[in-house]
Amino acid sequence: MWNNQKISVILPTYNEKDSIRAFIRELEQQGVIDEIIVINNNAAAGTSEEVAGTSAREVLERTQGYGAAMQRGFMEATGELIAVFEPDGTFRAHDIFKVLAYADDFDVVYGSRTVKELIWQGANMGLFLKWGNYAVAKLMEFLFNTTSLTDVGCTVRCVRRRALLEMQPFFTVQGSFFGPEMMLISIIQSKKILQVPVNYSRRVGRSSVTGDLRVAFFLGLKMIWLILRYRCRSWRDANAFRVQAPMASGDYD
Ligand SMILES: Nc1nc2c(ncn2[C@@H]2O[C@H](COP(=O)(O)OP(=O)(O)O)[C@@H](O)[C@H]2O)c(=O)[nH]1
Ligand SMILES: [Mg+2]
Repeated sequence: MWNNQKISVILPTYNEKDSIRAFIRELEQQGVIDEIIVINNNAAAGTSEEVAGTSAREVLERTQGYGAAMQRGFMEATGELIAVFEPDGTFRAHDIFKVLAYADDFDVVYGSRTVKELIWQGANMGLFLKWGNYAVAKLMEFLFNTTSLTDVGCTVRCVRRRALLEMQPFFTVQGSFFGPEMMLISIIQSKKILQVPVNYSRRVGRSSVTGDLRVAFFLGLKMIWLILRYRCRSWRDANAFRVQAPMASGDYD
């Protein structure tokens, strides 16, 4: 519990067999998390055995992709505040306090991995990824005239249930760029958002997304395209991302 609010943490997993148990233990030690949900997205053999014996609840999601795993996680989570991490050794569990510290004042608190002092030795955040993420984040910030953004690829975040329920109907991305789609929807819906620096360390095991710079480059281009599309769509139709209020019973007559 945090300020009398139930806290859920979602951990999507695909290729984190060798780090997931240690990360769940790290989360358990923080003493504020009520529910840890592992979304097993056809993960490496042996992952379920690593999760068993921890306090985490494992859910199998067959539809492949980070976005599919996240959307399932959001459906499963029951907390008032729902945080997301990756169990691949890159993030530190105590950073939950960085996002929770702002959770009372903001609808969504996003993490950023581009602050030099928090990029640890061996982290996959060389010049290309750091400045690429920074540049695309600034494009998003500029085009939407929103809060200061310094990273579009960080998956750490904490969202308030009330805000999430309004965003969920508009989630479409099943793959790796679900993260930026969620950022865009929160911005277009004028949610109160903030991005705060988090630690970023060396990954345990092979990354299947930004570990390959060519994949990362094309992902960056897709993100720019997504940002431009969402910008144009929200200019064309101011209500495109608004939840329609249910009709009053009289409207049906
Ligand atoms: N590649 C991949 N990752 C997935 C999938 N489903 C969930 N994920 C999660 O997406 C996150 C990012 O993947 P990762 O390999 O660490 O990429 P990186 O963070 O860019 O190095 C991890 O937490 C994975 O568990 C999937 O179908 N494919
Ligand atoms: Mg990762």
